[in-house]
Amino acid sequence: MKVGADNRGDFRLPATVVRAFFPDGAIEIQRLGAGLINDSFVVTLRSGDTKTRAVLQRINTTVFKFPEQVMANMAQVLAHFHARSADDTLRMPVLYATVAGQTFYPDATGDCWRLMSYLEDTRGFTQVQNVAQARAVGTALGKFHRTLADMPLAGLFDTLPGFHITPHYLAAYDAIDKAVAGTDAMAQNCMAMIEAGRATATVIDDAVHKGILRPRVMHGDPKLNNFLFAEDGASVVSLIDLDTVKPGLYHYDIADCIRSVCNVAGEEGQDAGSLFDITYCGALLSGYMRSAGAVFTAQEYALLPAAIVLMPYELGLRFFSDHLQGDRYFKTDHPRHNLQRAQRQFELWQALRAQETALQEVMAACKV
Ligand code: GN1
Ligand code: MG
Repeated sequence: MKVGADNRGDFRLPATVVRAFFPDGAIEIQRLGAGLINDSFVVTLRSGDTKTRAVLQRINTTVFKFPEQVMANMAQVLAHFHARSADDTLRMPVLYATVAGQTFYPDATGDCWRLMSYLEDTRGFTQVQNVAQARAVGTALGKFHRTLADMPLAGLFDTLPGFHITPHYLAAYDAIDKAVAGTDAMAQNCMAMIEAGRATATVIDDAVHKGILRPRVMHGDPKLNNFLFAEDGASVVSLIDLDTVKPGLYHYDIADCIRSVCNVAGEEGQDAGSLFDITYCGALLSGYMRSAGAVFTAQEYALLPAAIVLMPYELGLRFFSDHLQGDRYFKTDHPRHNLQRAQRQFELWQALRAQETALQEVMAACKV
């Protein structure tokens, strides 16, 4: 990939940054993963005969304006997990401190970096392989929520105001000049989809304002590749990427997780036609409901299908708005990347709408 052909920035390897955390010893750095927001690297630290791996990340300060607040939330949540036995909950990384005793390092250019332990003997997936994996993901998300259920919301910052509030994304979209879309058929289709969903876009936000849905500590980004499985791929041992842990709705987490896991074509699917796998959805939800316990009132539970249907619409809207604005938010590999991603999400949204009755049946079967 050539620099300049995308918006991913340069590929410089930040050895000087690692020195802010580990002044001595040999280090090796390699790029890691394909997140759409931050840059990640795996760092191998050698000291004598010992070799330790760690994950170094550059926090995207275009998205997260106050990285110190992201780190404060993350440190609190990690402390909450580390106070529990690993048998009882998920394994979580440990943050390394800089030589100056900080959880992050602001470099001379204004970039913000953090370093955490690498969770060895784990692997991620971009598509689930079977129903048992979908159930394991749901079980892990339920555990995540259950572990944080007694954590006070008051100490957490709202690090990304408006995140997952669909009407907020619609208002932002409405303010964008659509002329750049021209007559492109895919762009025209995305615009038509956005209009088709406009009337339902407020359903979850309205329920928040009526006090039916209440904020809790959410993950905010539980997409499939943020779940780390044991090497055998059977059980989930961790749920990483704690950037968006903040007050929010469990509905967002469940819906976003289903959006990602049950889209069998994958988020980056190149072939037309996203598909929604209702069997994976049922397995994920039943795993979740069993491990999270009785978290919802009847009214809250009744709003889950609406949240599940809305999430791909919202992400389609976010990808398409970013495309119109010149790819400022999500990393892309080529100029039509966000447009294609938007199209995939709108296809998924339509597939979900076509299966709403089946979704209601699945919900009824999973109720605890
Ligand atoms: C972003 O950080 P990453 O790449 O896991 C985004 C999510 C989207 C996701 C789509 C802070 O997640 O909301 O669902 O891309 N995160 C943020 O792949 O906007
Ligand atoms: Mg993320």
